Amino acid sequence: MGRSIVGRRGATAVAGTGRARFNRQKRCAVGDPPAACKASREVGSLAIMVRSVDAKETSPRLYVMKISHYCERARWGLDYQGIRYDEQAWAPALHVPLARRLAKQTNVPILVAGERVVQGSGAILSWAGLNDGDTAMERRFETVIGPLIRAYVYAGTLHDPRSGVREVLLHGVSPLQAALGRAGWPVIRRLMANRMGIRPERLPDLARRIESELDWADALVEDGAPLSRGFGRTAITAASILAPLARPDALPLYRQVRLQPEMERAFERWSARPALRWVLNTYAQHRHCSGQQSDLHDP
Ligand SMILES: N[C@@H](CCC(=O)N[C@@H](CS)C(=O)NCC(=O)O)C(=O)O
Repeated sequence: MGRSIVGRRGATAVAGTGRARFNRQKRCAVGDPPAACKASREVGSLAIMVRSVDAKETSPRLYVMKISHYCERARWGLDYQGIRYDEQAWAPALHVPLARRLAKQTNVPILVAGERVVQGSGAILSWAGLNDGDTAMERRFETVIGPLIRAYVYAGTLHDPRSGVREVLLHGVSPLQAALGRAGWPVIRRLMANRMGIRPERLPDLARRIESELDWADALVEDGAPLSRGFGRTAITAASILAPLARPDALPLYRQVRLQPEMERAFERWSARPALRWVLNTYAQHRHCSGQQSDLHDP
């Protein structure tokens, strides 16, 4: 669903990579050891002051749905590159007119940096200066595995008020959007289900297809296989797209969705998979910091 588009509003483009390098040297990451944070604070205090003034004027803004693994892919890429940004969450369905005001398609993530509009997680990684990926492997994660996992989770939760998925989907949105999202939920969840072509009866078939994709992903993380060889754009892609199945501590929203027993059993089985153990390790080792400065709450 949704193509990656790099667009431009007006004539001026904002370069991402120089800024990224600047920030990467000075940042103090959430998960850094205290000593590293202290050193970073002392060495970089002047730079941080300058940057915070600069950030107010020029911070890129990332439009997301908080639970989306594509948005997590983009967010992680920005964080990894040390790019500071503000984030704004949209409610499903209400996002359609808001996205159309900015970009050609309606899918998130969308990054607005100055006059530049970048739509799609892959395009955002490229904008952030991450260009070293394995294109074919990433395409499979983005276009096959990502939609499959999303369809599976929603097929088992959208129709069930006990799943809590409505509140998770509305997490972080403005109070107005949250109120509209709750009031319009019966319509919104039907629109989402129709758009993604999902029904609870599809769960067994979706589970089988996920298993076969996990067979493929398991092979990528064996000793000497591509994902075991180092960390970069493709690892960010694989780990973020698989994250809803692995549910790392760094993404607590995924654990707030209550799954049906049949799905919990499948998740339990899959948790022993090398690919999902690799996701948890990769999050523990590499997903430490957030360059996000604030959650914005425009209507
Ligand atoms: N290939 C796109 C897919 C993005 C995508 O499908 N985003 C979903 C959220 S998970 C979305 O915005 N769906 C609503 C829509 O397409 O209007 C990417 O990598 O960013």
